[in-house]
Amino acid sequence: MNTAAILHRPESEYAYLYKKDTMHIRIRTACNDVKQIELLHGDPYQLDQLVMTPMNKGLTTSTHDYWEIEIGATHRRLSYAFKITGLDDSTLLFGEFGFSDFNEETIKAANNYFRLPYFHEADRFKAPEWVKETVWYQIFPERFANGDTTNDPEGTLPWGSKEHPDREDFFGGDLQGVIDHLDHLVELGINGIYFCPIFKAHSNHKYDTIDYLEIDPDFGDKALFKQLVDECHARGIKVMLDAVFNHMGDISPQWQDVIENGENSPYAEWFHIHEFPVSYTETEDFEFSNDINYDTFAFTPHMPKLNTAHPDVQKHLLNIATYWIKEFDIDAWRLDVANEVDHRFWKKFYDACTEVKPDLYILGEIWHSSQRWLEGDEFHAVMNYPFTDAITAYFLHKTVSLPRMMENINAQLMLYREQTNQVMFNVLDSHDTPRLLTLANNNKALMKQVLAFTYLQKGVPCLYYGDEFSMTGGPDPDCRKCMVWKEEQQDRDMFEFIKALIDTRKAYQPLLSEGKLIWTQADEITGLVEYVYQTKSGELRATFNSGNEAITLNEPTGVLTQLTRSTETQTIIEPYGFNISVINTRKDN
Ligand code: ARE
Ligand code: CA
Repeated sequence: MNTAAILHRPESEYAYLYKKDTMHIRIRTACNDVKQIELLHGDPYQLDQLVMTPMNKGLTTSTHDYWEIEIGATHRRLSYAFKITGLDDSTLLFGEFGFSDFNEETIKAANNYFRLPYFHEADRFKAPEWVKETVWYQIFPERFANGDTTNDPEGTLPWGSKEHPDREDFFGGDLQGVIDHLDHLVELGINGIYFCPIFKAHSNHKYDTIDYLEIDPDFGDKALFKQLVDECHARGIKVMLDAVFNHMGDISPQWQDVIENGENSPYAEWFHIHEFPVSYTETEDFEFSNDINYDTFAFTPHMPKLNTAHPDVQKHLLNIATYWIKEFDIDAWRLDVANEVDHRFWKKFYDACTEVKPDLYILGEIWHSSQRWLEGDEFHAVMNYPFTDAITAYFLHKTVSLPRMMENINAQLMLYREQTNQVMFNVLDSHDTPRLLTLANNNKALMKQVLAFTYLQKGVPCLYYGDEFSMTGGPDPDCRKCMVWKEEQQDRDMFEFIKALIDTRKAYQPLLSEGKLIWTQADEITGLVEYVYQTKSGELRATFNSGNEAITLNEPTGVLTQLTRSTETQTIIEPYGFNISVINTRKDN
């Protein structure tokens, strides 16, 4: 038995409160190295009354098998250890002090047990229930719709007049444009909007904030934003804003004061300045320079980094965070460059925001593994690029094998608690990446297959504006073209497909959120890949043909299909096709 590969860590994603009275316990072993694992568990104050319960073998990554169990405890406290049976039927006890023989004596070693000392609801990772039912839509306000030309900034270009927008272009997008097209989102089935920044700022992307307490005049004003939120809520659409707290814009009054007054500025400690006067050179928005003597986002002098450990900065930012919740009833914050802000600040942010609105959704923009931020007192989720990269690496880029894709998806799911996975923000593309259709080399069938594979997973999907009309675009700024509103440019077939996919996702979301993922078929030769999400009340089965030849399934056609032909008892799936079937489950409309 490869004991070196065995890992368990108490009070982590390996052992946590899933519900108020229910723990999840995981342990990982080398692949196919262990016959069985049983949990030895009981009350820390009654270790003479231990119970043994078999664990279930769950997901497998490229290196490990994961074993799991859901368990309660009468007095809301638990001691536990693992009885591990090898393939040769040898047995070991695995506890706090590592491995020992499994026998009467070692079982009695009370201090060798892992513990969850008390099931504290206050410490449990709790995600807002409503997020699970949400299908998000990301809007880059400058490029969604120009609903009011009276607020167009100087030099605004005619809508859609440039195939490839430049970094400094303005096309006049605004909040009125969003209000005018909310019914487009309702028709699509969207019930959450993630807005890129809308506060007063200099650029067309507004990530260089000037005033966090004002709506940018290019977009409208507070009254209009209030109307927008009310119109969204009236349609059952949640509203998420973008908090850019890692840095400010260089035209902000605070930074301008630092330039003017140097270390005598009351804001001198609001930033990470190495020496005065700050070496500030005028550059283009996107031009970077290395000769700056203060910390910035990336290397752009236009985004001086905020010192979020400073009490005045914290007070300023927490006031902003709670203001937009209290005064405008927003439902969520997306946190820009979240990984570069300190954890202490985010814990204060979490407390301040959830005190005002307990079911606020807090989403961090982190592009890498994020366990440290997802322990229940900072974020509820992160933009789940590593999860969707695992999907696109196989389906779009073919840079990994089919088995490796499955293992990578499993690895992502095993990084986090189950209730975290249920609200992770699954983005396939965004304002920071090339568009999905461009990544799919304009293959719409492939794009649809990737959308279906992603939307029918645990976690919540986010559609980037315009993908519903097959918009294309390369890396930023090319991924920020003006939304197509001319009907002759709109791909209604893609729209109808995504509408049907969102409807299917919402109809069977409980299966996806609560269900256990089981990979049921995978064939590298034919490209057949199939998984189920299974609960006691039913199952969603998703079968995809990622190969080059038709694949025949000996089952009837399901609730959502693409490129399939069917007879009474069979379904033939063409390349780029898929078949989604569900059993024993009410379609929850
Ligand atoms: C400019 C250039 C871009 C360049 C970027 C960073 O135009 O080509 O990639 O600088 O060097 C905003 C504007 C951008 C502008 C930027 C700076 O929207 O157009 O981009 O300001 O002027 C990393 C960060 C992540 C960040 C991305 C851009 O980890 O937090 O870079 N994303 C947020 C917002 C952006 C916004 C900012 C930050 C600044 O979503 O829109 O940019 O407020 C890999 C790495 C990631 C990296 C990612 C993308 O996957 O793992 O860490 O994200 O690539 O580059
Ligand atoms: Ca406008």
